[in-house]
Amino acid sequence: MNKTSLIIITIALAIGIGIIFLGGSKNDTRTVGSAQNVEIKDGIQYITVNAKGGYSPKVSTAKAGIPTKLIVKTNGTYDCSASLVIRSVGFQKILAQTGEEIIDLGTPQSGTLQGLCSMGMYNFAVNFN
Ligand SMILES: [Cu+2]
Repeated sequence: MNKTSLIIITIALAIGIGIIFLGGSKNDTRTVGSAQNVEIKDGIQYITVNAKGGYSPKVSTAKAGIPTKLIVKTNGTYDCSASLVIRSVGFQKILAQTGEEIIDLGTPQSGTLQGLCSMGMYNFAVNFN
């Protein structure tokens, strides 16, 4: 076994352990409904999604046809949910470990927007109706 593969295995193990720690406890308290994380202010719709050990809420419901911004909040997020990809708007970024990322979604048509971590393990969806 060469040095590179040892390093890769070590990193993979560290990430795995981190996910178990950060992801495990939060799953139970995750909100299923999403009325509280969507608000319209001055004609702009804001959808808030928390990123830490996955995304919550996992499914949000919002209105189509309104200028919309997605706010992704991190708070001591050391797992890969900070590495966010939203393909439909061409967004891909490693977010700050703690902070707020505001992503302009334009004026969404009805349909579903998908967010993913870059490894594809965590996801969330916003249904626009
Ligand atoms: Cu991931």
